[in-house]
Amino acid sequence: SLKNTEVPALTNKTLELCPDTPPQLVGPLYVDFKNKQTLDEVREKVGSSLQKGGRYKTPDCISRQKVAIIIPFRNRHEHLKHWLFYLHPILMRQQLDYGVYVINQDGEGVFNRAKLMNTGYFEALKEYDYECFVFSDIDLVPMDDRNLYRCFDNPRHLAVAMDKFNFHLPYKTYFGGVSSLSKSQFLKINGFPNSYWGWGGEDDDIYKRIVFHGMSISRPDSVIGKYRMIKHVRDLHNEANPHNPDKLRKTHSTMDKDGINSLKYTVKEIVKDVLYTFISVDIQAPP
Ligand code: BGN
Repeated sequence: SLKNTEVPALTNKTLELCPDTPPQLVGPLYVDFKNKQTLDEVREKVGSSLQKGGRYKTPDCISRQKVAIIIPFRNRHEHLKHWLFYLHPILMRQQLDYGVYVINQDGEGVFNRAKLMNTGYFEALKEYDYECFVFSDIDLVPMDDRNLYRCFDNPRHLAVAMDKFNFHLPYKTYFGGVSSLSKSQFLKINGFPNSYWGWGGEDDDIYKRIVFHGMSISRPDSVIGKYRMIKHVRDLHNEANPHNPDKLRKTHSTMDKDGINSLKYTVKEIVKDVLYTFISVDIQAPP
């Protein structure tokens, strides 16, 4: 009979697919950035549940998605500490199978957020069979753990109600801050543009790519989608680029040649912390 072929479970119960709504969520969260703890204290608090490189897999059930969290980065270690302190427990309660990838732009050239996100997509896939990619700014912390860091039927915009925009969308087509795309959604739009150097417009380009490829934007409501942003001064080498608005007008004709299919970079260093994987990359930035 079939009984003879049953493989005994390791524990007294077999793992089942995780419920669609994770049961340990608490809803609204208190978030501020006044705490003076060190990165070591964050490591002590959450590190024991993680595997090297900021990897986690819920022990409760079989996760619904394998999620890579991609964070474009340069010189924001203080923000990273806050992000890790808040996000790891949230992502654990969301019962994900996830990894945190901090993509550090090496050197002092002009910053390029979208190219770093493309790079993160490519590097994360070298490590694990991720099927969903959450792209997050380092200075954004969700104020409600029901805002799920996973992928949906359409590309998802998660940061819909940021404190700096008075807990509203700044405009209807805004796609900045935090977003998620499945592997197939990402490939459908040829990833993100590599050509937006400096501040502004790359998120609008991504929005246009999505719409031009026949998809729409999925969003949480503005209660669940609240975010606190860590206040900071404008970064060096990330000035608003006056050429970016021009680029945005041409997205339709450039998107199929400028993207994940034309990405070029070199990895300088990979450091595995318990809380994250830190990948320094040379993305051939102009001086
Ligand atoms: C917009 C920027 C976005 C930015 C939001 C919110 C541009 C393109 C101009 C045509 N867009 O103005 O990149 O996320 O403001 O700050 O600059």
